[in-house]
Amino acid sequence: MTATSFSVVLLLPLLASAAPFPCETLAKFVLPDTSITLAQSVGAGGFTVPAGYRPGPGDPQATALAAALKELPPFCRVAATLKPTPDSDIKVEIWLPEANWNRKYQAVGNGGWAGSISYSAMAQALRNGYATSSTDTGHSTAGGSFALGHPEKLIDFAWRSEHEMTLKAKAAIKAFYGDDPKLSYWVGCSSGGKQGLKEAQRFPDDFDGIVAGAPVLNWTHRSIEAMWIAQGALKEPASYIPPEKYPLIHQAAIAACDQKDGLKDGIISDPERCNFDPGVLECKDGSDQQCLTHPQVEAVRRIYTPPQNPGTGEQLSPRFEPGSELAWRPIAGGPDPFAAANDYFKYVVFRDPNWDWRNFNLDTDAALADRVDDGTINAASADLKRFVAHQGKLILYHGWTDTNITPQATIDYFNRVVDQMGGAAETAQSVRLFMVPGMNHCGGGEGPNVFSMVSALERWVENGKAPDQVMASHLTGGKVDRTRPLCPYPQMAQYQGTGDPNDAANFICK
Ligand SMILES: [Ca+2]
Repeated sequence: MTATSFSVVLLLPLLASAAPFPCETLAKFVLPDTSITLAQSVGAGGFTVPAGYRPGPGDPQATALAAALKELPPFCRVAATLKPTPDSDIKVEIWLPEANWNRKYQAVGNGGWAGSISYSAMAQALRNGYATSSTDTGHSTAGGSFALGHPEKLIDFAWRSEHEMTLKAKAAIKAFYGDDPKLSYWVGCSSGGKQGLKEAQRFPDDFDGIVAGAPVLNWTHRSIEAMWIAQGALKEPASYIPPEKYPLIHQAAIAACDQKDGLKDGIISDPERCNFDPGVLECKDGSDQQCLTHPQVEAVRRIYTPPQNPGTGEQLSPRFEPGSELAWRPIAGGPDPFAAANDYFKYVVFRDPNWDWRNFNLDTDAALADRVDDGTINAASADLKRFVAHQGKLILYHGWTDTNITPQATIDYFNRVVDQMGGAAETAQSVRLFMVPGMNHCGGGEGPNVFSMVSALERWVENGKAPDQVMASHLTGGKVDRTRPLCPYPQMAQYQGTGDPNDAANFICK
């Protein structure tokens, strides 16, 4: 150790406890393509969302949002508008703890088409001592219509706003505390998971650790899947699956596949081994109660079947899994297809607000969509070598009963990463995937779905302790009624044969 580095080490605790620069001085901070619109010290519990604030897709609404924002510690609130191109209008917020900064930066991701600052996720990071930031990704409207006639705004959404936000947040941290963050993390699910992957692929030095949940890493093919389901379940009224029949289908799927994972616990933990055929539910005696008509059976079969190119037989997307039935409303509840996918074809691929999904062609339109995206929104590159060379750690997770993003897509991606990195052992040093049985999109569901991937990532990056398992809980009415370890794929939690199957202690990852 040199004398210089020794003195730096000694200085760090002093700097951490020293009062930062006054927040308001950041208003005069000059950064490229940036207007600072607010730099304001916010006292403990003093933050309220701006008038007219609309939480982003997947963010807590109203009461839950108010609860998430309660009792925040004092912080310096910086708001800025970034204009990396003349058509850009990227709003960002950067929140800097005024005391007890943990010397780390945590950027938080968005859901769906974004269009809103993720205050609730920022609040959680702030409460844990982080300097944090969020962006609206360059537009303030809901859905995908912003992209029409605005190719630069589409790029801002796809990856530029997140990278620009990160650069500016790090600069603001340095200006405020007089020092860089010692570590930087990205934490997101859904679009936020995709944003994290995009950062790892495109800007591998931005973050030391990334949590990417249920990443919509192939927006194009996920949207094709939506058209496949819509054409089979929504185009003809006879094929419509009434949502009140979802529980019937769910119970039949559970009955067929629950035991195949080795434990009858009401959860299909290994859907890859489940080939449930809804034909068993077909009405026999003229009744249409507690059974499915033939067209409904066909529609359900379609949801369980990966779409293929009718000409080449190429699989275009994984399926949604048996066990997910209770969460089918967004994909099969109609009257239109899954909203984010419908907007994608309207505003990005066909650039026609009047485009009608009923005319989607699985052969030619799927190929067109691939050509149009050309890696803009999609974050499907399995080459993470530069991120790994930067000592980055990536935790992926995905719920098996997710009906927004097909779970198998994340497994397929992980397997491609393993191939690129030269094998499972090599990959496990830097990238791990946790499949979550019975969890819906980014949370919820009948399986244990409450866990902290951020804590697992911190232990990995900061203490070198790779996550061999992650503890998960299921709550009913605020009370824990089941715990279970989540395991690094391809391992699964295996019941050891004795003891309470609701207690994680009786499971091992294998
Ligand atoms: Ca089971």
